[in-house]
Amino acid sequence: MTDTPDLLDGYREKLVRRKQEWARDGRLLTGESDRCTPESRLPPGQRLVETWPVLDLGVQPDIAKDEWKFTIDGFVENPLQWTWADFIAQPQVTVTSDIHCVTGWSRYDNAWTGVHVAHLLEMCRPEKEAMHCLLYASDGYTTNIRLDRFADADVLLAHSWEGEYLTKEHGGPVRAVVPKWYFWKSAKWIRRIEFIAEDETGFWEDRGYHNEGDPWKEQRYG
Ligand SMILES: Nc1nc2c(c(=O)[nH]1)N[C@H]1C(S)=C(S)[C@@H](COP(=O)(O)O)O[C@H]1N2
Ligand SMILES: [Mo]
Repeated sequence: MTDTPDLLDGYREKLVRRKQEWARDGRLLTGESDRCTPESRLPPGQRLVETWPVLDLGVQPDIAKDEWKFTIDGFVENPLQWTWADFIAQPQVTVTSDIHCVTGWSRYDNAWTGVHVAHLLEMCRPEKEAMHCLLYASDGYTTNIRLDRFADADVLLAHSWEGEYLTKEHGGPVRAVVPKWYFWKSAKWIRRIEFIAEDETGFWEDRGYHNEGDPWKEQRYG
């Protein structure tokens, strides 16, 4: 469904091809997932960074807050169309979590502020058919996620990081944050969530990444 211009027409093909090759070659897989538990904090094959790398497909859409539009549709009793004002009028929470990127870096203690996805679910009321969600972003990126995992208490639609509005590079005005999965599931520049019955793969899932993405199980590629 192309209800916004697909900026991905201009994406960096070489970069995407290289990551597809990494997926094919199983890059960074240690096979040590059974020796690492969440208590050790750093998942297998990851290294800790202090900086916050920017990863995208070479396109960073410029979206003013007062132009941001957000849609929830699919198998929900109450489809939603939110403006920025609607979004920030919802109950706000701050949740601190770690980032684990499939390219091997992890970043601890990121304080995200925004709206709990659990709250969003109360507002839109998924129907019994809804089993998965597809997240759509303004750069044309998509990613899929199981509804039960999306409903976890640490999952947010965030507008701020460490008390400051998200920059454009990091997905502002609003991005998803799904801490229990590798960070590719955390769609930046989110504009739509579709509730679906049958699972559908997204951009990286179509290109060799795992359908789920649990860092503790090294679900990098699938
Ligand atoms: N819309 C969109 N969201 C995206 C991506 C993207 O290319 N487009 N990249 C994903 C990947 S692979 C990662 S690792 C994180 C990077 O987020 P960051 O740039 O804020 O570190 O965003 C994820 N969300
Ligand atoms: Mo990534």
